[in-house]
Amino acid sequence: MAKTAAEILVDRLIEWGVDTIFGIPGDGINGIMEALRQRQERIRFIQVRHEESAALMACGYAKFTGRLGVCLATSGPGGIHLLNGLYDAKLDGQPVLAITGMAYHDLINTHTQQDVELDKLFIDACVYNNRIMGPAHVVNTVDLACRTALAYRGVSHITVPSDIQDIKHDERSKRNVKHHSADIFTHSARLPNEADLERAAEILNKGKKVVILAGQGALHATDELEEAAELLGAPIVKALLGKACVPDDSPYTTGGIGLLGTRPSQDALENCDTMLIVGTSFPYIEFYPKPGEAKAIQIDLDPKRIGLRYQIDVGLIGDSARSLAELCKRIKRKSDRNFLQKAQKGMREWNKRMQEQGTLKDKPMRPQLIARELGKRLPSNAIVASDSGTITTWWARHIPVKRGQMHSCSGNLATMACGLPYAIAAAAAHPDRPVFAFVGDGGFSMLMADFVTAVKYQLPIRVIVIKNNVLGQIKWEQMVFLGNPEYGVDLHPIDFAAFARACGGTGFTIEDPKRCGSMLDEALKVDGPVVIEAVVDPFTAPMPAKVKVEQAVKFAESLARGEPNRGKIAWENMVEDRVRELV
Ligand SMILES: Cc1ncc(C[n+]2csc(CCOP(=O)(O)OP(=O)(O)O)c2C)c(N)n1
Ligand SMILES: [Mg+2]
Repeated sequence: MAKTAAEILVDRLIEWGVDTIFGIPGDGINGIMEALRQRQERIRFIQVRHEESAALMACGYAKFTGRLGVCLATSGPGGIHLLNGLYDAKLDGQPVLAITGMAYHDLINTHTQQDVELDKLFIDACVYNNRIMGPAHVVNTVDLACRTALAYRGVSHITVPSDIQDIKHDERSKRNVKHHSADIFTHSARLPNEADLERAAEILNKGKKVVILAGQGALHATDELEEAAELLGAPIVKALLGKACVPDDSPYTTGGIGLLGTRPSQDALENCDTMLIVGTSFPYIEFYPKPGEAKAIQIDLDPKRIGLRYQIDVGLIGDSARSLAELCKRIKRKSDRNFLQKAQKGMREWNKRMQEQGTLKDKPMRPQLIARELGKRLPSNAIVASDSGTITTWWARHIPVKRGQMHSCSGNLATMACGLPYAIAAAAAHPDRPVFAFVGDGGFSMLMADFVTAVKYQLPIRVIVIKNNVLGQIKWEQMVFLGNPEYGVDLHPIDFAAFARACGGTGFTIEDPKRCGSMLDEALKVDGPVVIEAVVDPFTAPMPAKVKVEQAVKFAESLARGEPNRGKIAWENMVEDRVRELV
């Protein structure tokens, strides 16, 4: 019997290995929903409460599996709701397929109901974008959509007018021969040129102070990074999305870089004479060595990114693990270990400073304390999703990565609200691994209705909500970057533990720093969707590793200009003193 276009679509997705789709039904995709209903043993539809969640879940699914993430939304508003999550995938280079419905094919652009041409709307977000014109157009479109998203690490979009979804007759144009397209995706060897490897090794062998800057593209290259670091006597500095590329107890790493990074990372990049960039386009140029001060080698899969942030001497186009392995064969172990040892000494001091901050038992509770207590308890197979806010700093600095863990956040879009959907996607993809979301009260409340999705599908995530009743990150930016008193940032409190219970999950509130560890132990025993609300001090600032005089001056200005909470703000001593001198 002939199949409908929607049935052909879903069958082809199954042939591509898609087993999970996140979305919300609607009258623009009823045909696709029916095809999914009939195939529910082979492909799972996870119903969410907001299409933005569905798109963020598809992105998180891709991040934590390396596979294609898929989301589905109805015509008009449903598709529009996807956009933020699709941009998250675009900016972090994740393979995602979005499927949407559209108005009846013969009413498009005639002021009909929900008349939004989603293919036009999504143009900028997509690497592949097509409108289905009939059943015979489905297979070749799905094949190309999946292959392009995977090959170009971006978003593909297929939109199907709702009446076309139900059409069965397979009328083909004479050029569209049946079975001409294949559901296959293959990689090349992804290895750099021999000559480039030789030139790169020569430069690295000459370097006296070599640093490795590694990112998302090196997440699978842990052993190779450590081997290169050992040979080169080089500290490994990690861009945020590359947090899990080497564990934080590795003797080679100085942790993160940037505003939420560590001082030894910043020192290493400032003082190196040679830099090896592996799988990252870390965007904050001010943290790179000054132009001309370092020789630089860059490994990336994407040739157009070579030289994006720094004057590169040799570019190596290839997979980071394989390229590093080839490079290591050509590198002589450096006998001078000074640069690495200095970084290691810096890390001992930095870790001491973090330990001091993370063990203070002040009341109200410091956010660093709950992060640290959580980090200690995370098993080596944990998956951790962070949201965007000051909490990103607490996660970056106080939740160390253990070997085997996966960690991610919205790196380049830095969108709020990603933490919960990422965690749900991780739990859907990895039922055998414990999953944690580390989120702020602002970010969580944006899409928190989807906590009930975790309850509905029995996905036992643990959501740690850092409750400071403020859009903390922006409060500090207003003061420290602009010298303005805070404005429009306070949040009306929500009882998140009660909310979790109202959804059918479990809720805990941790307020007392002395009981933080024991209450976490209790909360982590619960096997099911849990919200652990940690009530913290809203006046603890996420400090840059090196505070600039300019930032202290701006902060002083904000106090002088009527910052309403002046006097309550807990700064580290050095800044407090600096500010006092200035006020
Ligand atoms: C969708 C979106 N809206 C606004 C912002 C700007 N922004 C970045 S962090 C932040 C505050 C986050 O607040 P919260 O989740 O409570 O975390 P906190 O900073 O308090 O730890 C805001 C508004 C953003 N990044 N994404
Ligand atoms: Mg907050």
